[in-house]
Amino acid sequence: MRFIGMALAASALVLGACSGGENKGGDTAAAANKDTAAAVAPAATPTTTAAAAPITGTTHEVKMVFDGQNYKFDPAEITVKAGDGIKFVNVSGGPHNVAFDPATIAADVKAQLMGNMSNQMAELSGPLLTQPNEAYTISFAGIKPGAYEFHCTPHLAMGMKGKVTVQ
Ligand SMILES: [Cu+2]
Repeated sequence: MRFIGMALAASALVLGACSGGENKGGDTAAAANKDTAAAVAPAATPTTTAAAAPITGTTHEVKMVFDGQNYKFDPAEITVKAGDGIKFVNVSGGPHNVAFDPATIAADVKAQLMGNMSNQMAELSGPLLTQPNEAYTISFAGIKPGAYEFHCTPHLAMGMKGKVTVQ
């Protein structure tokens, strides 16, 4: 007789250790909204030229003359009131112009005078008047009271000078 022993080895191994993977929260930082509005630069402020101040009073006349011997403004000296203007007329001996030496004009006056002088060919230098009876008018509105010397550039060496006193 055969004896079959049966060995029952029952081993129950429970291997069921499932380690659950930890899910790390993947919170992404919210993207910050950046303001990209461009900074608006303030408009450039003219530092040497003021807006033209129109004549509100009397327009005086100064002739630009060559009398056969001398080049001159006639009258060479003139007094105007605040708001007045001067119309410079090329009568004879041109070309003439009206110019102020920038070095003799205070900065605040200079700014307004530059604003009041149209068609400057240089700082505080009016255009050349080449035609007979051609005129150039300067408003002295907004010009601080004082005495201001001017000259004709082509005839400066010949003494063509003048002075305007603004009251
Ligand atoms: Cu002249």
